Amino acid sequence: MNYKDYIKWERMPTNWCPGCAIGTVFKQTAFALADMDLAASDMTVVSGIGCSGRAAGYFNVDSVHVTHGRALPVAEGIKRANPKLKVIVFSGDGDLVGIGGNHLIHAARRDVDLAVICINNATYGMTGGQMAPTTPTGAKTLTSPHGSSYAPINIQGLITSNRRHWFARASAFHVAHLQRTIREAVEWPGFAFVEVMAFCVENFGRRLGFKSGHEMLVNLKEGFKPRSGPEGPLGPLELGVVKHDDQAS
Ligand SMILES: Cc1ncc(C[n+]2csc(CCOP(=O)(O)OP(=O)(O)O)c2C)c(N)n1
Repeated sequence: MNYKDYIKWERMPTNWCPGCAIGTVFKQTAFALADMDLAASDMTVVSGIGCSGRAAGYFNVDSVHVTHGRALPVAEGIKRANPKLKVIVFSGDGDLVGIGGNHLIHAARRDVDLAVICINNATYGMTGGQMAPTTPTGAKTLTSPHGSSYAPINIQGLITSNRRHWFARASAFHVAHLQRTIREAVEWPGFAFVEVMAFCVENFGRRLGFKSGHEMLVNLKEGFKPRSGPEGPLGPLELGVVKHDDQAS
C-alpha cells in the first residue's frame, strides 16, 4: 500500500497550526504503515482529546476519538475483543501521561499489546499551553508565567520499571529514525511506547521566544542525538530504544 491510502484526504487540511510538529509525526506514521504493508482492515487507531488526538479522524482506517485520558483503556478493550488487530494509540502527552497517567501505569504493567505514539510537546496545547507533567523545570507556560518549579515526569523510568518493556524516544526532526521506531513499536508483541519529542509553536514556543515551527525543529535537531551506547537507559537528550523481553530468553 501507499502511504496516501492511510490518510482521509477529504478531511484535509488538518486543523493543526502551520509549522506544528504533529503533522510530521502523522505522516511518518503513514509511511511506517505503508512500509509494513498493513491492511487498513487489520488495524485501528485510538486517540484521546487534544490537538494530537485529532489524528484518529485523519487516518483512513476504523478509528476512535475517545474522552480525555481514556485512549489506553478503549484501545485495550478493542485489542481484547479482536486480538488480531494491530491497535495503535496516537495521542498527546497531556492525554496519555497527564490525565490518563493511571491508565498508562497499568497498561504498561500488564504489557497490553498496543503501540502507543505519544506526541510530547511538553504542554496542554489545545487548551492554550498550560503546564503539563512533561513541562521542563523553569519553562514558562500559561499557568507557570515565572517558570515551572516542578521536575517533569520520567516517562522512560515509568515504562521501564516493568520487567518486560519496550520504550523509545524519537523526535519530529529525526524523521528516518522516527519512522523506523514507529514500525518497530507496531511490530513489538506487547506494550510499546514511543515518546516523540515534538513542540507546539503557537501556544508554548512563542512564550519561550521561538518565532516559527522551523526554529523549533532546529532546536530539536541541535538538542537531541541518537544514543551513544548500545545498552542501558537513554540520557535525557538521547534518542533510541530501551527494551527487555524476558519471554525471549
Ligand atoms: C475531562 C476533560 N478535562 C479537560 C479537558 C480540556 N482539554 C482538552 S484538550 C486538553 C489538553 C490536551 O493536551 P495534550 O494531550 O498534551 O495534547 P495537545 O493538544 O498538546 O496535542 C485539555 C486539558 C477535556 N476536554 N476533558
